[in-house]
Amino acid sequence: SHLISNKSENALTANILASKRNRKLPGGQLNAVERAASVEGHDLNLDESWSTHVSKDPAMHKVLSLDATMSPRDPKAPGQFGRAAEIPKGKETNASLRWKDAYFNAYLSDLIPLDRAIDDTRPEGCSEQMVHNDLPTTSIIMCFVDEVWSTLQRSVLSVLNRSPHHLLKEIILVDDFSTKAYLKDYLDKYMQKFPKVRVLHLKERHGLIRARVAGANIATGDVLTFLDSHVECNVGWLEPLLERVHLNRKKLACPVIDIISDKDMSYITVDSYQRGIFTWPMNFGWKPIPLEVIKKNKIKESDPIRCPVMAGGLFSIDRKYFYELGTYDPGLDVWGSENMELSFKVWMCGGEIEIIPCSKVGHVFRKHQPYSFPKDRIQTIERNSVRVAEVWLDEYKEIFYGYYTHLLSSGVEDLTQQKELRKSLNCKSFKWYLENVFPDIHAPTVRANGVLANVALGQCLFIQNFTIGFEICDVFSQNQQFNYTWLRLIKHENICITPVELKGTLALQPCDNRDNSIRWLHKSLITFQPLLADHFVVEHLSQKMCLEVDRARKTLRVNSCNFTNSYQKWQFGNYYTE
Ligand code: LR7
Ligand code: MN
Repeated sequence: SHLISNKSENALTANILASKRNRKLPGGQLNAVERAASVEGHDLNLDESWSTHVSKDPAMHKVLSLDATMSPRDPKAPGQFGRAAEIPKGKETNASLRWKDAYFNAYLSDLIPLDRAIDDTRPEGCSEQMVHNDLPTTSIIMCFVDEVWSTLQRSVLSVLNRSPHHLLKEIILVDDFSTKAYLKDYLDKYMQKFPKVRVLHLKERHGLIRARVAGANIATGDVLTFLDSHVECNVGWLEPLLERVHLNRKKLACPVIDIISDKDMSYITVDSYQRGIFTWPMNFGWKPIPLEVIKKNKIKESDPIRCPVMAGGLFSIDRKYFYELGTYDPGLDVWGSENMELSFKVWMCGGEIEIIPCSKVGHVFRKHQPYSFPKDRIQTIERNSVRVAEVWLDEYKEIFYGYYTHLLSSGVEDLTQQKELRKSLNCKSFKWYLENVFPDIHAPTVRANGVLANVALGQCLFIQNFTIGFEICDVFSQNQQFNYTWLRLIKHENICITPVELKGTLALQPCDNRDNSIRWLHKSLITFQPLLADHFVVEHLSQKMCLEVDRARKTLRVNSCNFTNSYQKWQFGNYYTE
């Protein structure tokens, strides 16, 4: 039914344009490229004859569901209407040889039409939504390295075919120093057919983060819209994004990202009721909005959804605002964490992030990256995340490092500029962000704290004047307060309990998060219940040594672990497990 209504709407648009401009419209005789080029030539001015689009409010109109790929020339073509495509019999080898080009089915991408139609997967109400007539224009920025040629073409054509011409200032293709010959030989020539498409060839590999900024630097639209290079924009995708930015220039608007199957190129819609979130250490994820919450707040499927973080690849942002925020940290390399950086920055420095369910863009999800990393892949990605953690996470970076202890000693680079930027933008704390934007995340700054009781002794540890002893437990005693941190230190104020020898006494020393020899593993090894009364195992020794009460001298020592010995069992006052 969606298809039919769009078709007639498209026809309506076409008639108005035809009568106004008296020029030839995209038709059956043209090929995919000519059709897109001719759509590009249209000027979609709103006028009074556009009756179904004009609302009671003369400043607004119904969202334009333009789609120049309707009435597809070959309805039977493989992949048409977003259907799954099949590898023809006998071509399996050809297809599998191409798998590593992209880690998605490049063979089928070549087989399906460059301008195939896809189902209008927008939720109910979206095609009736009103948007302002004076929406800002946008520059589309698409960076790529060695993208499959047909996939890149399809991405560009989907923008041209399904975006109102007057809002599309330009499409900037940033070639991140691709190595493939086809991108050198005929990319420029092909794209010249579209006056709005500009190609920027980088002279060295920048990685997607600096490549996007290079594109932004030459953009002239009011709004920047970033897209990956393996996407298909759905009907009416653009205006709902621009509308949100228009309402508030500090809003960053993301489409719902539909799935284009890596295996068969089918276009699959996803559930709209999902937020973009992160889990520790700093991984992006989707979190469904619980049904009770939807019901209680009467959330419609077409309502914008505020998100703690965005996926990263597909979003619109006011161009000037992007620069006010200092764009991305230019020290971020190749891939990763830039979505966290911009998300934290936007929220903490006065902006907002939303997913707009009425804007749908398909993206080819894949399991591996086909391109090489100039330096070691893992190191590059981890280094990026350290930069973001150091600048934005405040005291919560301990949680991050709790998962990535090995990165503590990685030697933090100079982040003065990024920290200065945060200061000059007057940004709020990460604590504020967690409490106000992402209250449902579990983020205790320590894993356990309070008194530390020995199970056999039934007494609590205290530290006074750099000496250790035991006394009756008193939760109000300052001397009995200990923290068990994410970095697995047993900490009283800034003093850490430190094993000194294999068998023997303990020392107290000022805590140093980077010192691996003072970490204690405290988890139940038998019940698999994390963090209950249990042993503290010295972590850096291969032989299992445990924290123990020396009964005779009523003090502490380390001894070989004996998991039935309750003089080696300890319990904190509070545990912060989920
Ligand atoms: O060195 C590079 N230079 C590039 O130009 C590496 C990549 N790129 C291009 C690449 O061709 C592609 O167009 O950058 C784009 C993104 O790279 P992908 O497609 O390999 O990344 P992805 O889709 O796996 O990863 C997601 O996270 C990235 C984190 O750095 C980026 O933000 C991607 O844009 C982002 N993609 C999405 O948000 C789509 C939804 C994925 C999810 C969840
Ligand atoms: Mn991608």
